[in-house]
Amino acid sequence: MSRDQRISDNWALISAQRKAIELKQPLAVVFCLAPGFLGATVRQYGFMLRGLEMVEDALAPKGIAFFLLEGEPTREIPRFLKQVRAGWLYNDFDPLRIKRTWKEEVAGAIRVPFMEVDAHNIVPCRVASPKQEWAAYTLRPKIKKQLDEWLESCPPLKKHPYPWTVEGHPVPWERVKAGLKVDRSVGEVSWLLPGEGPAKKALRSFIKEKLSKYGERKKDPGSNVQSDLSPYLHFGHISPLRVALEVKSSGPDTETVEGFLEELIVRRELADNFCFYNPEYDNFGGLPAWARKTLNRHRRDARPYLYTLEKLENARTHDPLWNAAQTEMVHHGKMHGYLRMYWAKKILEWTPSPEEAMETAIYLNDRYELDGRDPNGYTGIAWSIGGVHDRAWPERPVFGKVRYMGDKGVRSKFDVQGYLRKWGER
Ligand code: FAD
Ligand code: FO1
Repeated sequence: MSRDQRISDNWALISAQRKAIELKQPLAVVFCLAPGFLGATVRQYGFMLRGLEMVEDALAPKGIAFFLLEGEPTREIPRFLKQVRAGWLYNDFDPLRIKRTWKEEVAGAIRVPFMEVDAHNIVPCRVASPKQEWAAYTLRPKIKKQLDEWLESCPPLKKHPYPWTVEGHPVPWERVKAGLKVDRSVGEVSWLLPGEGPAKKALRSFIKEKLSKYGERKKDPGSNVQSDLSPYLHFGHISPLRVALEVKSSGPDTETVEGFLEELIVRRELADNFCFYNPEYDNFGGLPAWARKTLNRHRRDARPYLYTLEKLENARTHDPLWNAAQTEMVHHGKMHGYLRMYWAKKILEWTPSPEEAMETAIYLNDRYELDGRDPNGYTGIAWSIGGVHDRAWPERPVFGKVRYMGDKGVRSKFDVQGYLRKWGER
């Protein structure tokens, strides 16, 4: 278990259980806690560990063991498989480079069959498309054509008929957390509780209280109609399949439901598609040729403002709206979706090169966002800074033909003063 940290609606876990039952063997879930993960801090590790503790608790009555390994997955997983004389290994799907490298190395070091099951995408990434898609409009019809086939409930995990008999060692969670060698200067957040239960509760309250307003108000950071599900989806505390099924069956009207599912399914799966088929998803080389060409042509354009990483990180620019968005991310751990575009585009405008802009945006996003280090983040940044999944727009300084977003446009969309009152100057 790696990306999909839950027991319900988890096709990877269900597939492993089916195999174990077929072979009349016990089943164990293993999570390997890596010594570091893409700049994650205690904010994200704390959230994840609490969720994993709930996974351990939920597996016990099912007769399924839970093991937390600590160290490099490429060493610890093969060692563990050998130690318990495992017959099969199942893993969830993840398009990120780091995970794919882990898997390749594990596959090379073990002798048992190794299966990968996409428990994160509704239409599995490889099935949705065999290549990198140009934009949402090219992926959408491919997904829509297959959606009915995949939009089906996942069976519940059974009480396992062949329980794990070896003496269990409950994970010493407090010790594990205290021993983490990660940056603790970015504090944990208390407004969102981790785990499967809280994730389902958040989904129910979104459907009841916000969904009907989602279509018309989602671009307004003051209206608070977003689902706030992204941290849960990122850590796999809830399955997009469950979210889609619940939203569909409760939906106020077709247009609203379709609007939400466009984000949850098409945009999210487009991000997995981009990261899976483009190994350079997090750098300038991964941008489309037209965007690299136009950004190269405008490399030497005068920048109206240039800021160091320190100034950006501390929200010390001339732009109160940008500073407020940065502050929301640093303190709250989740910036509103609409402002994320503006935030990233300004980093392109205010740093010396598109390479530095991407690096800076990814660093800040991954460090502070609870949902950072996700294909959605790398793709959102590549969209904002490098025109990925977008088209060419009228040419202008610095951006070239990459879509520009000025503060006047943004200010016309929502109550900026209200947002500034909440997140401005601290
Ligand atoms: P809702 O509006 O309630 O959407 C529900 C779900 O739909 C989201 O949780 C997400 O899974 C999906 N979704 C919504 N918008 C997008 C989108 N544009 N692209 C892909 N999927 C989408 N998302 C992350 O999960 N992690 C990130 O690190 C991240 N960084 C981003 C950085 C930039 C520069 C940009 C432009 C976007 C980024 N996004 C990221 C995408 C999007 O902004 C967030 O998914 C969304 O704001 C999460 O809040 P929510 O769950 O309340 O959204
Ligand atoms: N996955 C793991 O398998 N092991 C880890 O130690 C680990 C740490 C981690 C920390 C922060 C974070 O945001 C994610 C982390 N993940 C870890 C992976 C995560 O579950 C996601 O699968 C990917 O980040 C996105 O696909």
